[in-house]
Amino acid sequence: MSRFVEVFGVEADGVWRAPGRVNLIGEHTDYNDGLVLPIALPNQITITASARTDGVIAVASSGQQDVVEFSLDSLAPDSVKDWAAYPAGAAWVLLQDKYEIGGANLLVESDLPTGAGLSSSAALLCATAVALLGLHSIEVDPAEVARLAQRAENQYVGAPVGLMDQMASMCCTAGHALYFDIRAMSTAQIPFDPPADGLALLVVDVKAPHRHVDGEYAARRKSCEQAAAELGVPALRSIAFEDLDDTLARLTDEVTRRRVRHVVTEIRRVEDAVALMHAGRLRDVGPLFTASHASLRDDFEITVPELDVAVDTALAAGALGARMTGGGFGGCIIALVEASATKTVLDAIDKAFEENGFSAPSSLDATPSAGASRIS
Ligand code: GAF
Repeated sequence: MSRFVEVFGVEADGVWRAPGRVNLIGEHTDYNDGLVLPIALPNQITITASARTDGVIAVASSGQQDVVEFSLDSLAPDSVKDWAAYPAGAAWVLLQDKYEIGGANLLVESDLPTGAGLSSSAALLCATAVALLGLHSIEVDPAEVARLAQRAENQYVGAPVGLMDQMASMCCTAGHALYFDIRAMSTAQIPFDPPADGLALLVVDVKAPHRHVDGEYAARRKSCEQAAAELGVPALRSIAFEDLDDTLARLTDEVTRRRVRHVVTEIRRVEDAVALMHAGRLRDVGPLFTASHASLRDDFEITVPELDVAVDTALAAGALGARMTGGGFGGCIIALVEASATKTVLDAIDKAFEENGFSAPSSLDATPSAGASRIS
């Protein structure tokens, strides 16, 4: 008997999936109307689902004992807690926008580590949304599902995240990075195939879990928004790289100056990285990764010792470039390496972590994968 039948006592109507992501470059730029360049991972959230006629959503997860039930007509922000807040938030936002979804049984399964900065929250929201819409044969543009999932995370879960993760989970395609311009709301698929150039993209989970609902992410976002207001622009994206020095001179607070410098230089690094990728010069993207990490460490101040040690060690062991990826305060690093150096770099990070008394890190497969879809 399948796990779904065991839990819910009925056959499933379908199975949907939504992946996690790593961002190649463009960190903390999305809520500044900037540019990002994520890839979707092979790791994903899978939801097996059947429709119900009683207006109740029942969610079970392979990682949890209990089935959580909530009624669609009593959903309100905060009415469902813990991990089930994510499926509840997805249902809530769909109902708010008058999508005619109904009750459902949902079995959530995942091979995406949580708390590793790989956007498991966005993947759960997107997987739930596509499952609930799919159960009722409602077609919605993937970018619109991403916006709905972001609204659910902002307004239902209470995490003030930008739109990168949801767009990555919905709109990435296999073999490509997603170049997403948030101000223009435009996307382009950039071919990304390190093995074809004799390279490898390593993703290393440094096992120092982070949480967006903690105040630090919100504080960074707030200081960017305050800086934009002080400078009289709608968002920091409006500051041209060429005007950076003049702009910084207008700011009185030293910390704010550093936050602004990170955002403006990071947006430029995304443009430079995409230009290099278009020119077939993937190796030259490495130094941009490293510069991004320095900016996140020194100007944005969101790294932790595990991230810095992993990056420094990867570089010392021959990586072409390395940086933290995601929201910061833990999570993962990425490193661009000659394929032949993969083992040397990973072994060096293992050794450095042991010497520093950190938890053992682990590495993931970084094959650029496809965004959310129906599996069966
Ligand atoms: C987290 C957020 F969810 C994203 O919106 C983005 O801001 C990222 O941190 C930093 O680039 O993943």
